[in-house]
Amino acid sequence: MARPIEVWMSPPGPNPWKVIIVLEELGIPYEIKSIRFEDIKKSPFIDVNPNGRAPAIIDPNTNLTLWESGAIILYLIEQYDSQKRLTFESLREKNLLNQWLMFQMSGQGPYFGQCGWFNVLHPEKLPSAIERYSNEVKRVLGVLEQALRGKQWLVGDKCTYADLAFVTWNDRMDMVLGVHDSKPLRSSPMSRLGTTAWLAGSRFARPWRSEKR
Ligand SMILES: N[C@@H](CCC(=O)N[C@@H](CS)C(=O)NCC(=O)O)C(=O)O
Repeated sequence: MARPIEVWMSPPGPNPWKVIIVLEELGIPYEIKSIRFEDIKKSPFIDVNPNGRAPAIIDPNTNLTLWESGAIILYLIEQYDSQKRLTFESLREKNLLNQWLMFQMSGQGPYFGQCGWFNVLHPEKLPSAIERYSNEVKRVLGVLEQALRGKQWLVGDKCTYADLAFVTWNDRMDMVLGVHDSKPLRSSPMSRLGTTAWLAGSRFARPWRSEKR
């Protein structure tokens, strides 16, 4: 690897950290281009990602600019995980990994995000919206709980990019649900994915943990 990958991000959000975790775990050099949240829909970031959402990367080694955290993770795995440390080669396992990543991108990320929005950031308290998204968060966690029953990892016998993709949003559960004490949820098997992956990877836990308040 010759040159560090530029990671464009606004530090407080969980999505860019999914990419950082994979970079850290694979030992890929990177450099953070930090954007203030209020500048996220402005140049220069909008010139990198026309959707104005973080993360985006620029890889000078391949001259590729990419946005959407799931697409970035798949790229990093394809291009830099030659030893298959976070992935598998077989048709079955490759597609199961893809399935869980798609579920994270379409199920966990947006629903956890909306739940956090209506619980914490939205200026009005809308009980029906809060109820809908809180229920969705619990339902998504239930799907993970069911999938992890009797096993440690989502696919196969090792921690993969699919497990890692769920970590940062799971770790924000308290904020997302707008509760100060989420101990009952945290100690339930539903948050096991987050905790197990953290335990397995204290290396990549560090940047995310130090950023969080
Ligand atoms: N599907 C996108 C979502 C990215 C996303 O929403 N990022 C947040 C930060 S965690 C953001 O940039 N929000 C800016 C905004 O809401 O305007 C991905 O996974 O990359």
